[in-house]
Amino acid sequence: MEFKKMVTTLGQFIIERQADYPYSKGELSRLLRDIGIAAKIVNREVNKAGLADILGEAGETNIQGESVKKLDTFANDQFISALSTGGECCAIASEENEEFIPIDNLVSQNAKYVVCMDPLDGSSNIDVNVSIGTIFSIYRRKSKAVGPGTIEDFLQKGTEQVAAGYIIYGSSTMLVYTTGKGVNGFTLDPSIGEFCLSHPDMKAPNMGEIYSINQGNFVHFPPGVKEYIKYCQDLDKDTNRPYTLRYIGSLVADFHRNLIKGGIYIYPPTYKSPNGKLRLLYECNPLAFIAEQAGSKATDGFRRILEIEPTDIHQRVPLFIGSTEMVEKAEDYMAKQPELQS
Ligand code: P6P
Repeated sequence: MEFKKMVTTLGQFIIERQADYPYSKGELSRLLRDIGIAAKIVNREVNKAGLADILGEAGETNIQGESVKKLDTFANDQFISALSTGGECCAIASEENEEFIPIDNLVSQNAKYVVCMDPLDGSSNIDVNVSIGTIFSIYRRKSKAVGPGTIEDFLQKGTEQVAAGYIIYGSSTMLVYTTGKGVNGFTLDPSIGEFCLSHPDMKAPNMGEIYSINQGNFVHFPPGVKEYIKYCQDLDKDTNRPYTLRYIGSLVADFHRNLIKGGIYIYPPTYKSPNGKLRLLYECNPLAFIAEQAGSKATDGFRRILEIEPTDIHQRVPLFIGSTEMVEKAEDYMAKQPELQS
């Protein structure tokens, strides 16, 4: 009797792909599993966020007399707890922590990896029930192979990432990641509490009709970005313009939609903030790794994001990311103003 495999869970998929990273004896698999477990715990709390009035606002105590944490603090604590007890991570850089967190315990003594993360990006959208996300990036440590990680383990170019991914807490909860062998998406099935393979080998369309940018900042944008926005708005039946503007104000949600449907997301430099708003280590690099693995592109308007040499764990860079033809068209407009080139 022929049995058809019902689902492939994240755990099964990681084990099946173990051969993709021969140097690892399962450590990276366990690290990805730890991230998946923390994501399920965060998902449970994100789904209750709408009940804050009943369960208590952050900073208060709830009906059980427990102190209620802000959801981004809760998420940060969950991922730090999972990573620091899983034994595979020797240090963490988090959007929520000014300094990186060295992990100095017995179980992590020989850990090989460091993790950069934005534990809950777009958290200002929580109380209006808009999708939010977790973004993570994994590097092999460069410092001596015993004990807690050091700052040099974080200051590696994005090309050195061994894995990167995001969790989107939306109409469904998905985990999307790459280890450099393509991009795969897993949807959480709450009935069995497993992330199940739902989007195998994701590929971004080369062209799209959606542009994502906060046009409220239009007056502060450099001329090249203003010109590109006008290009998107011009009428041209051959290039299907005008394009559609979609801007959720949640990077993971905008990125995920553009990855599937095609489109470009831009967080540009402005004269006030010449490096834009988004962080290189735990927002731009991981999404750039995924974008390139899915056949699309990510630059700062001039340079490939993954080639930018980090100097600080919280450094900001401008981000132009999405369908290759759209990013390259925006770059053509940026090229007309070299003064902004870093
Ligand atoms: P603005 C959320 O704070 C975030 O980091 C991204 O998720 C989002 O795309 C961007 O900032 C929104 O920033 O300045 O347009 O409100």
